[in-house]
Amino acid sequence: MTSTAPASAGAPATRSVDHLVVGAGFAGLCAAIGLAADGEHDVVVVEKGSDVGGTWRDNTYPGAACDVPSQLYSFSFAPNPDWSMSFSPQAEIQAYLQRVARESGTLDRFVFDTAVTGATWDDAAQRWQVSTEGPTGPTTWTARTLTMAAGSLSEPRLPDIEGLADFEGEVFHSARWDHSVDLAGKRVAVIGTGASAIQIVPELQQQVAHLDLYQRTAPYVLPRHDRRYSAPEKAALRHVPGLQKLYRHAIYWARETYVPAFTVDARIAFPAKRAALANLRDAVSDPQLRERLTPTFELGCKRVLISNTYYPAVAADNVELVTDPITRVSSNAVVTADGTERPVDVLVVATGFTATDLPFAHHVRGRTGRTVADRWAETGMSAYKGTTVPEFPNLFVLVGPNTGLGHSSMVLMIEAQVGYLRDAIATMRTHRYATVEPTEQATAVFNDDLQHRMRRTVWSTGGCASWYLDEHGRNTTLWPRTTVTFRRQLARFDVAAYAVAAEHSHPT
Ligand code: N01
Repeated sequence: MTSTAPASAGAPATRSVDHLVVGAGFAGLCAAIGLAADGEHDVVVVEKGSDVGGTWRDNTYPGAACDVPSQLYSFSFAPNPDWSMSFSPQAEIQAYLQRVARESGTLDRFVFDTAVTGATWDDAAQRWQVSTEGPTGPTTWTARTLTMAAGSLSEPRLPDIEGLADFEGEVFHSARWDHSVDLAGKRVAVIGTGASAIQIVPELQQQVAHLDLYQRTAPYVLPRHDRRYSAPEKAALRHVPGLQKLYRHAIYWARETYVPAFTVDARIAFPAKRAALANLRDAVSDPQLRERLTPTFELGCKRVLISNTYYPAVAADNVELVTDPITRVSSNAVVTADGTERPVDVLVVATGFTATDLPFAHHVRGRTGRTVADRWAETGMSAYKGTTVPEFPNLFVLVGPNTGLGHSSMVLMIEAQVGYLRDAIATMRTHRYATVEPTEQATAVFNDDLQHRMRRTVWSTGGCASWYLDEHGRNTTLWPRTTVTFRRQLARFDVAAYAVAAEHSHPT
């Protein structure tokens, strides 16, 4: 049971729990609800922000919306017949997560405004010692299991551009939007043309005096088949038994059967490529602009984007597409390789996240005294089934290495991982294991197979650089197979792949 000791003067408070979860986005919330359903009541979720929601709490930029259909981008155990659109806007997803948290009855387990500053495995005690900093000061938590649900696209990656720190106008990252800045009538620059930027640009184009869009690589953009659900449709989804499930399954299977196949066969991707190029041709009449917006790599190599408004916005009179590389930022302008200085009032950096260098890895220290980052510097970012890591007993990583998707909903992967976590904890209870740790051999076999498959995919062969790849060109972020396979592989906690130890004994 949770036990708490107050801080003596200057010392951190101490608290003991069975299960500590870090992060209150889709993954942390799913873990809290799942563990509660299993009767694991001694669970605490620490969250550095002030609310649930994770990425959907943080990404409030204009136009923020999901590019996965609403019916699939929701928990299987909490369907929502009230989505307003076939692709949900950010605010609706955030409200959905708040509602699910409230209705699940788990909110009292969440400790907000509390950041993890370090976590160390105490081998003698067979517990994690986790330090946090929160509103009441520092706390040291002792926990049997530690679940990192801190997200892989949560830490903004700022571009390494000379002079950026000395820019005297407003500058902010897409995931840290500064809503106090009035953009109306301003000269604004957006750096980047990924999934975030293509949602931001059409919104800004309508507000600002002038927009410079700095594109390093042109993405593929497919039409966004979005629409508002009518009242009768919503009523049917709510009242007709099984209809919402059927609808979700139809969306799921359409993606599951087509998209994974095209990552290994360009012929299967061809119709999508043709549709993306037709989308560009229909929206942009200027052949020179069109040429600069035409991707030079295979479709799927980077995330395929969807938008009906991006190309028309780029073609608008108040937008300039800049493809000359940025060389530096001065106090009031962006300077490109041809020497042009484009003055700017507000600079938006939509340059993505540190997906191949997960922040938590630097402060979680395991059985051997190394951090997860130390290990990954040697092995590359990798885990057993994307979830557990040798040297780190009783550590579970949600949305860990190679669990990202290019084709379907991350919620499916999260639910599979949480199912695995729950089964691991149930197995530990049943067999009185104090610790479970994946073996080096099982982890190596799993990752060798995964990387072997990866070599055939468009992410490796498609002729692009992307956030999927680490500095050695290894894809350490995406899952190369179907979600059916992932779910099947994680359906049971496969204890044979683990060294286990009873209370106060050594692993075998
Ligand atoms: O980031 P990105 P994002 N100078 O890394 C450019 C998810 N997401 O925030 O392509 C100039 O994709 C970089 O150029 P290049 C989704 O998984 C989901 O847009 O590397 N440019 C690129 O254009 C997505 O994939 C939703 O040549 C620089 C851009 O910045 C992921 O988040 C919505 C640069 C970065 O693109 C990340 O998307 C939004 C530099 N120094 C995001 N450095 C949904 O709808 C980088 N760039 C669910």
